[in-house]
Amino acid sequence: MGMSRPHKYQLHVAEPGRATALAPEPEVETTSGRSSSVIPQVPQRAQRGRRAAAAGLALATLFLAGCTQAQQRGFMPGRADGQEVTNQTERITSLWVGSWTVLVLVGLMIWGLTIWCAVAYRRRKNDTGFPVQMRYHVPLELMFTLVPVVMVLTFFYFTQRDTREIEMHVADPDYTVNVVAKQWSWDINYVDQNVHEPAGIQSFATGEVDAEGNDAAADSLPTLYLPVDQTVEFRLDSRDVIHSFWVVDFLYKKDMFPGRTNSFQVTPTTEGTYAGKCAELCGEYHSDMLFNVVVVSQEEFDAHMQELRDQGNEGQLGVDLNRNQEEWSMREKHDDAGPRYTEETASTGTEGENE
Ligand SMILES: [Cu+2]
Repeated sequence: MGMSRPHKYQLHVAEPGRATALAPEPEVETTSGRSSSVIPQVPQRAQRGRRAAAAGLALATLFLAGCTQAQQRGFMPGRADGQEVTNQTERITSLWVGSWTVLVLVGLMIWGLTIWCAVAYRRRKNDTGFPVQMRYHVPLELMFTLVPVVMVLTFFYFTQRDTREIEMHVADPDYTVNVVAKQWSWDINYVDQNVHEPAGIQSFATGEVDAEGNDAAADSLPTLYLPVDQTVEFRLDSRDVIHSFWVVDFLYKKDMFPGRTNSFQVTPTTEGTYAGKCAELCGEYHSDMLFNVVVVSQEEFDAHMQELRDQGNEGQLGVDLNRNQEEWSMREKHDDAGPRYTEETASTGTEGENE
């Protein structure tokens, strides 16, 4: 090993020297008719260098000038047009981007120093014995202790500051929505209006698509309506196991426990449809436990409340109900769902009876 390494090293150094040595004497190669492949070596290399520089410049330009909304958000979920989805998303995004920017810089510094140490203080060919051993270097050890402590405290400060703000409850929110999770769907109650969405039926990804090319299952998902720019308090319950209420673009989620009501408040600031899902593994069909949040104008929200009232969806679907709410068998739905859950690939295409 001690022999092979210097050998390789010399070979490597010799390479450019040989190339330049060959260049001034093309006659040798001309006889074999291969001069063209030898002489242009230097210009070729220059060209390659120029091309690499151009590519690097293009890449840097892309990085600096072409920062998309997604990149500026540190690839956090959100709207393509960059609009903030709730009154909290900007704060959450800043905490995230600020944190990882600092961490990447620290990481680069540590990796750089590590590699530099390994290279600069490597064992040389004629080195013998041990290098100077250093221990009980008090200033150095103090630094190794204090710098991480200061960093952790700084992260703690910003996290605590933002968590406090996000978890703040105002005394009288504009609306209160009670969400009850159940294996594997959601019941949605508008507390102030004393109406509820139709009992959530578990969605099944059947592979069918609707007229607009979206997954047909998405149309049957429970949908939670919210008026824009109004503070809503979510009260979160569970009928069976631990679930988690997560509206992806809100950048926030909260666990839902049986026998305990969790809550948080938020103000959606941009109208639109947002995907929601269960974020706590809760059983076989956890991944199908989906819902939609639709943020609409006040008029549309009021109209929807009236619509629910007209449909007879008055009152609340509380935690005391059967977790499946309606008389339908999970196994039947399972079989109706078709290819994804059955051995046979032939789909009957039948709709669930309770939809
Ligand atoms: Cu769940």
